[in-house]
Amino acid sequence: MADRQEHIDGAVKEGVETKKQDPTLFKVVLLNDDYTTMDFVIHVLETVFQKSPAEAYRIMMHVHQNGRGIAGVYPWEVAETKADTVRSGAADAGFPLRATIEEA
Ligand code: TYC
Repeated sequence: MADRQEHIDGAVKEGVETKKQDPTLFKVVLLNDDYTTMDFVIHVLETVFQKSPAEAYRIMMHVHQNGRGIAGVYPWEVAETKADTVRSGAADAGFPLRATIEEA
């Protein structure tokens, strides 16, 4: 009886976890432009993507020199929220900074 109860509980728990998991990951990609300040991009990387000051500077310079770069890799809903936060924050500050999402 104890075994049977454990089995039922395990089956229910597994079902719930399966629905919540999505293994597909997405890259949030920052694009270079000529007008957004370096300081603003560093600020975005530190506050939206939780990068250290040194890592934020490194990623910002990579985007500046190469045209694009990965800010982070996340499940779909997290990537969408972070990209939207970048876009609205940039628009509010008057910068044309763009963020796109790509399958990782
Ligand atoms: N190219 C910008 C400048 O020289 C800096 C910049 C870096 C802008 C990264 C956007 O995603 C970006 N001020």
